[in-house]
Amino acid sequence: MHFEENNPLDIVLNDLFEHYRKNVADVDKISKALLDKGVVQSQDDIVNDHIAFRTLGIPNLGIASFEKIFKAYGYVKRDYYYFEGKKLDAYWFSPPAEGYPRIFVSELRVKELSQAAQDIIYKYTSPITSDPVDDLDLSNGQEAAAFLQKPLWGLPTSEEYQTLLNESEYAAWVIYNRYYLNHYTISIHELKDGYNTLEEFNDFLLSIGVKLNNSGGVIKTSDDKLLRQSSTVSALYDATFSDGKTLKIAGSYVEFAERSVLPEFAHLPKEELRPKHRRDGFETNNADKIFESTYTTQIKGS
Ligand code: OOG
Ligand code: NI
Repeated sequence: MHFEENNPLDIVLNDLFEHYRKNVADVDKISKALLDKGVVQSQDDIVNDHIAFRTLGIPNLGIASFEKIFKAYGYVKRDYYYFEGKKLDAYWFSPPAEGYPRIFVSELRVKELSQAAQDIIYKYTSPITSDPVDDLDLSNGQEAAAFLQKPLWGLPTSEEYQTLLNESEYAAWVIYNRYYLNHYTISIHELKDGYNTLEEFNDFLLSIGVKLNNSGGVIKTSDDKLLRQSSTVSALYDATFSDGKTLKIAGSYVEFAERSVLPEFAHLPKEELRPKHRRDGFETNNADKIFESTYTTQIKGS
């Protein structure tokens, strides 16, 4: 994913991807293997289906704050998703033009956590008394990109992190990782024959030693069968907390999506197929399992 930097959105997306690529070893590992095998001619041939972010559902933060950035760049808010067990709400946003990724943003229903977990979250976030996005000049791509890398709250102690982790893996992830890009997603259906089904692509991933999330099965399939998704499992990273202790914790991962052609466009010849002819949006049951790509159960399990 690389844009020409003709507008602030290009600058923001390039910067997000650069930080993510440097941190998540599987990103370059997969790109390099695709180049070596001649599946793509350059990194730019890899189509990015969507990117995802995680937020805390509290005043001045959460989706209501975060979405202002991408709405300013022409993104449109679309469907709502609810994850009861994980205590999450989410929306997806459609891009301003073909070639830009969709965005999936989720938010923790903080009020549904135990008092102990809420106290930890509020201890770090209560100093935020106004929406930090309101203070940004979003026409300045560098300023918006820097905001997405900037910690909005202090680091917790390792003990507080553990308390959150025991109750909500998502809460622990956000407290430490904040607005870091959670994943980018390779559009599998855009690749050449031999690699453009999720079965074939997952075989390729296994052959290069990439570990996949197997919660609910390695391939997650929507009810209409038209959206199929797989994802890697996050690596563990050394994280130092405010008490000076270091723990190995989850970071970001990579996702793979195969969007099939909608029945009403099934008659179109392959050369005429555009992204708009394929299944759009997301699927609650797929997403519910993909969240677990950063969960201890997936990282420690085999
Ligand atoms: C998002 C998980 C859901 C999808 O494509 O359905 C998702 C996350 O892990 O924050 O990415
Ligand atoms: Ni995703």
